[in-house]
Amino acid sequence: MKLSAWQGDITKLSVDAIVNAANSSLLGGGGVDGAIHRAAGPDLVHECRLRGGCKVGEAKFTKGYRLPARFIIHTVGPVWNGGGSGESDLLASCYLRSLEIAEMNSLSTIAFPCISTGIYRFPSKVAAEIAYRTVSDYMTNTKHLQKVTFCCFSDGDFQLYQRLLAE
Ligand code: AR6
Repeated sequence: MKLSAWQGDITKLSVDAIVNAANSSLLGGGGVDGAIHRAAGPDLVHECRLRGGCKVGEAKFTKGYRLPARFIIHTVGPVWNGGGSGESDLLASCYLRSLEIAEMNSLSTIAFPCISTGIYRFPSKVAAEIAYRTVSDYMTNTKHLQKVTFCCFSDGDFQLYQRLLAE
């Protein structure tokens, strides 16, 4: 399995699935969630409504509709509250549950945004370390996944992931 960092808009990526940093309603919002709903089109919210929401640290699967990606894995990251409320474990769980859904559906390529690091205020460096460690640990378990892309919107995040990938 190959890990890489890419800088830009996740809605442009032609992968089997992109991951959405959603909220527990799954009905859309700002940030990457808003961008994904806009690019996928209005049919997405109809399917999301049928999913009945999603708990923090869990993930749900939908089609990608008008996106170049075939599917969307919606996960709900923790809101950063100082770090003493299980935020790190919940963030790791977002990555793990998303990878498990991808694997269960025999997907080979998936792209993650930097979950929780925008509106939910999770510190970027700690978040990148958790994301990188969880995904690389999962590498030993996977039958189908071949490529995982860390999609970074900011220069700072892109540099963080490049550094982690070069270690
Ligand atoms: N492509 C890739 N990454 C993006 C894009 C994009 N088009 N747009 C923003 N990012 P955020 P959160 C980056 O705030 O912190 C929503 O309202 C952004 O720079 O989207 O998990 C949901 O509905 C940051 O690095 O998600 C929830 O209510 C990362 O995506 C809440 O925000 C995550 O930032 C979730 O907050």
